[in-house]
Amino acid sequence: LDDNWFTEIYPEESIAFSLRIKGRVHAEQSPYQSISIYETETFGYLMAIDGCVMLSTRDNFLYHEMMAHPVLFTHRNPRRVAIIGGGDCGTLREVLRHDGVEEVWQAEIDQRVTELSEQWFPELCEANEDPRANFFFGDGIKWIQDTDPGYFDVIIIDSTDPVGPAEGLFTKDFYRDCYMALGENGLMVQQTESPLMERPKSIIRKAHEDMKAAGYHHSKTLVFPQPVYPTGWWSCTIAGKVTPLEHFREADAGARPFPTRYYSADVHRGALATPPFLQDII
Ligand code: AG3
Repeated sequence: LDDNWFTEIYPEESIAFSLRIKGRVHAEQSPYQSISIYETETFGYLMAIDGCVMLSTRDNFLYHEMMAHPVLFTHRNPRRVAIIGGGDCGTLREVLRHDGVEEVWQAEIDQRVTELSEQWFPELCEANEDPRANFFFGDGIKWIQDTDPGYFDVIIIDSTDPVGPAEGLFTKDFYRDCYMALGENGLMVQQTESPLMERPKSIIRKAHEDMKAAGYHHSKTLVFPQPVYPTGWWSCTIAGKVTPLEHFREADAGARPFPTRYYSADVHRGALATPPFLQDII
């Protein structure tokens, strides 16, 4: 492939994913990572961090809706929500669609991710002026440790792969810090990579082990398509203190007063079914 293609290579798996591009429209080295924006032929704009695809205009709704709505429709009454990472603001937009949510904090380490998203993915940032939205730019691990105990109802961990800056977000100690920052019915959800790749399999298993060790009684992995990520198939893992994760607010999800393109009560119910190969991993 020549310069007209963006390619992300996953060396451990001998797989590559490519999109034909019109060109690279931006590239910079932030204090934390290298960030590039491409204009693609068929997927709109694409953001890559350290060579890894973060999102595209065309298919980010799959990931962002599944990071926000299942966990928010599982909690009985989510009012205060924290997002760790999530700098592109796509998850934030979905969270703000819930009328009952009174306060959302987004703790992103790299302010440049948010600034570039405002420029190249303005539709994801359309709710950023919402008075309920609050932004903290800095280390999310320290930030959650400094949060008043029991303050949040839901914590969403929307991070990069578990290498470099995000590594500390895939640990028992961090899950425990989140546990302390959550109220008694608190729920946490984390993006947990592809269920099909070899290393992520152990990431998913470890996430369940570490979540249980951190005190959560329930944990559940939901899978969904995400074409621009390695293998095209992705997962999030929800952990709950008391709420059984199978019992979501189905009627509210079915009657949601806002538009979604992937999430529905039926899709939520379907995503709760764990395929046998995934059950074996967990
Ligand atoms: N969230 C997950 C990124 C991981 C993709 N991995 C990869 N391309 N190797 C990104 C942030 C979206 N809000």
